[in-house]
Amino acid sequence: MGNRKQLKFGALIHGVGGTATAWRHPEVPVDASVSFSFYKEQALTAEAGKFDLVFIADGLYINEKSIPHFLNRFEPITILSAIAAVTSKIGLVGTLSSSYSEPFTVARQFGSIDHISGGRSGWNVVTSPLEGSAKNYGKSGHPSHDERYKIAEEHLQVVRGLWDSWEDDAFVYNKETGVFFDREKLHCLNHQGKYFSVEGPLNIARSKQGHPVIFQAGSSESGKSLAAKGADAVFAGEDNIEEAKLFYKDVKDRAVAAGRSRDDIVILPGIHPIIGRTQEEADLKYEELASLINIDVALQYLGRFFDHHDFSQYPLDDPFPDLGEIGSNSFRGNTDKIKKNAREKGLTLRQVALHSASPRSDFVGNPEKIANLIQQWYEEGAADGFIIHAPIPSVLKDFVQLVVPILQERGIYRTEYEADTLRGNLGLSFPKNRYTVANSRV
Ligand code: FMN
Repeated sequence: MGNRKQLKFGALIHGVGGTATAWRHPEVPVDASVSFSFYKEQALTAEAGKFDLVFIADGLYINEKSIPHFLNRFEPITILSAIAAVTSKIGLVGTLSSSYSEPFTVARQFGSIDHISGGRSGWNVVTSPLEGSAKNYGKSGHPSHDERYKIAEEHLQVVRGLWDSWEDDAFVYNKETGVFFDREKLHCLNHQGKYFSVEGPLNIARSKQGHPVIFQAGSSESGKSLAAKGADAVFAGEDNIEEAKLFYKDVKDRAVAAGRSRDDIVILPGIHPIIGRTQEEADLKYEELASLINIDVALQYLGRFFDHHDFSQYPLDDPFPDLGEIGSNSFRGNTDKIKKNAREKGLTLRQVALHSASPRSDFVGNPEKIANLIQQWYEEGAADGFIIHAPIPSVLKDFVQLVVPILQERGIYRTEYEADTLRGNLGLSFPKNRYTVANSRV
């Protein structure tokens, strides 16, 4: 087990940026989303900062309204494999859809990255929020939100089962006797469920960390419930400490209700820091980025969460429109939150769109201020660590060079990796092979 008494960090690497206009910033290479050297450099920066992981997000449907990064970007498994070869300690986490993939393929892919990297891979299980995804996969329709989560639960169960196909010491490789593997330690899953039918066994052994680490990022009721039952770690979206504390407690309580311990699940809110040597410098950097956004771009950005709903039809300075169920079959956790926030605070459409496209969180300031906030969130039970969304590449470098040393000095962040595996660094226990466990009970 690694050290759970200290903070965990992940870096989201997203090429030309997670907003519609960051690509226009002078320091962003226009081809960053398809530049291996860009990804490599960001991953090495995060590894120099002793980060637990890099994270590659993904989606399966684009149209002309999608933000630039989504239009032309790497597929996660491929880029993670390449990053694996140029790093040695950092975890490699990628999104893959449980609604549009086969468990056998997913188990093989993450199993392979786990071997290539010596036990550093992680799968972010998403259910795919956009309806258009169905059209890219020859499906007659996109499953409903509830059904997508039912599929996800069974999918995950199958993948985990396949990862146990081989007991840890199944391959004996005895050249003298000619015995390659121990037949008793090879197991077929023989899964027959509502959505999947998979015999097994999987054609790759367990790695050093047993199973790749499972991440989940949905914040709807179904998302939190899937996380509580089956995820090792959760990416959270809350950007203020009070909401983050509620989310943290909610997911940990659900995990306990599902028979797990609070420490079995690591909660990592995503934050958007902007760091300056002084508060004024950080404010200027934020303004520079925000000035690239105009209201039309912001409306499109907001629309994607509601399955590309067209917000240009509403008056900008009236209260945020009553959308009924629009958005509930898409990014439900986010859309519910946007609707609730707008209602409670009496926000206009313009305010909601601009906040969504260019969020200004508390994490804009000098390194001390950012470190203080991180420490406060961590110590007050809002986070076990954070996913850093760097709006421009230099933010990650600033974070590593200026904020990390403060946290290390305070003894709440590692100065060296504790383990070789992602699971070990996150302080998660090694999942014993189910068949080894069953046999040891006999
Ligand atoms: N959704 C995706 O479709 N692909 C992603 O790569 C992805 N990454 C995410 C990363 C973070 C840090 C957060 C907070 C969310 C991410 N999401 C991603 C969104 C959720 O995974 C989920 O799809 C969305 O919130 C809808 O699920 P829900 O209705 O349960 O909230």
